[in-house]
Amino acid sequence: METNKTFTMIKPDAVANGHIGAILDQIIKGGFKIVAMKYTWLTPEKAGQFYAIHGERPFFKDLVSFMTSGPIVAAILEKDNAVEDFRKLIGATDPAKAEAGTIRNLFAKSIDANAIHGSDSNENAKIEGDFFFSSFEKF
Ligand code: FUP
Repeated sequence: METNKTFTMIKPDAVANGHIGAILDQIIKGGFKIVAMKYTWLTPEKAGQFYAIHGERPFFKDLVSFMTSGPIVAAILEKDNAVEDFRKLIGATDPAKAEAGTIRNLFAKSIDANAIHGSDSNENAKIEGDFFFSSFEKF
């Protein structure tokens, strides 16, 4: 299993608030290389599939509704120890608990509209990257 890639989405709140550039800047300054990137808009079906693991959670419906409320930026990022280092860069799920200087601390307003996604394991990085991109390979 590769340990040098992770998957991210800049979520609809951050895109709508004009933070794409600032967030990509933080990602690049954090030492991550962008190896795939897509500006797109999730359908309810796709968002439901992506977050299927949360299907039974009380916030699932609102999560799908939020993630389909506007365009997103999906990307595959490369760095040694990518998954763990990226989770540090984005901060806690709840921006109120995210460390100062993290992306969620800087750009997120609430636990549901929390600006950015980062894979939580190498396995999920591969599954999530493959969900949006036909290959991890450069082309
Ligand atoms: P994270 O891995 O930090 O993205 O967090 P989770 O996998 O626990 O949650 C995935 C998404 O579900 C979050 F980004 C936002 C949403 N969520 C809520 O809306 N409410 C919650 O209480 C927890 C998560």
